[in-house]
Amino acid sequence: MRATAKAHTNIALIKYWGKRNEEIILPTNSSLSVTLDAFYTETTVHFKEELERDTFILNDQEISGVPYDQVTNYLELFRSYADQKGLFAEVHSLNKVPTAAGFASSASGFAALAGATAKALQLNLDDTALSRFTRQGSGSACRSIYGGFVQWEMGTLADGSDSYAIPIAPQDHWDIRVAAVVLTAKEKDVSSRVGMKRTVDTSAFYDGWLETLPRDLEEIKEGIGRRDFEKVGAIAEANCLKMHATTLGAVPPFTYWQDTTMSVMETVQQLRKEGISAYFTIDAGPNVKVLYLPEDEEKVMQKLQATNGVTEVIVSKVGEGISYL
Ligand code: 2P0
Repeated sequence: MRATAKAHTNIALIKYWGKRNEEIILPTNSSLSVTLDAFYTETTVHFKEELERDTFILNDQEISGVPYDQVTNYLELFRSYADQKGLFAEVHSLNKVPTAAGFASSASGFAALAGATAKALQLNLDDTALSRFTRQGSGSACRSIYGGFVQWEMGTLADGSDSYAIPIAPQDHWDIRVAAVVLTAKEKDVSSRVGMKRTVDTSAFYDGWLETLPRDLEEIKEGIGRRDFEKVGAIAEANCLKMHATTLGAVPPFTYWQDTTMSVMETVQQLRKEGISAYFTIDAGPNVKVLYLPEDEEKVMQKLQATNGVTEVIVSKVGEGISYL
């Protein structure tokens, strides 16, 4: 009972920022992302009768503590579903998501873990069911089941059965690029889980954020369909700014931005003044992701690399969905 899955991480263009159910991870809004080919996790799950506990090896290192508990608790979900209580597994993961790049490895990590576990247990889940399972490991991970452009439908039901990802456009629909701009930055002190919860519970701006989302989502999907880069970039950038604005209205207020974050935002605005279509988006951390078209790569890279505080720029194309090795 052994299987290996590979899943890529994703970057949200319309952000997921808040839960209505923390236990089974149900969001307060639908979100939309693009899957990235440069960053992925490969995970092998091997269930063996003789094991007395799960083991988790990440990049050749045995893991204990909180990350181990997260994995073993997550496997428990599958064991219950498959009626396989007491059947433990060896989990081996290889993470090709540089932590420094500011991508949560949880997206590719939980997608690959879900895929490999379901395959190893021969559950024959379709992608919708797999996405539902993945969501319960980490919300954004449910979008990594598919390649290309992906929406996570928030759903309305209390049991989460209608909250899962749906593919919007495949990997080969549109060749856009995403540069992950790595900054010299301090450790963040508010995790995305904590930040999201504080914002939902206390931010004076949270209702305003929720109100504008359905329109952002409709418009960006229309833009993706027509491959209208200016439209998609402008909506994504504005949506990111709105998400980050909600953190300033929280109690106590906080921000993920640092001075270097703002320097990159300025570089992107400068690029646009020079006639180059580039747009930024930022997740729950200081690093910036820049969207641009392949023909502008040289100029975009030049400007980004010359920006104060930038240590590395990693380029990604649009990636594919989960696969089994
Ligand atoms: C996103 N983020 O849509 C948003 C934008 C961060 C900012 O999803 O608590 O690791 O595991 O469901 O998915 C980061 O949070 O949170 C995130 P959990 P997750 O990509």
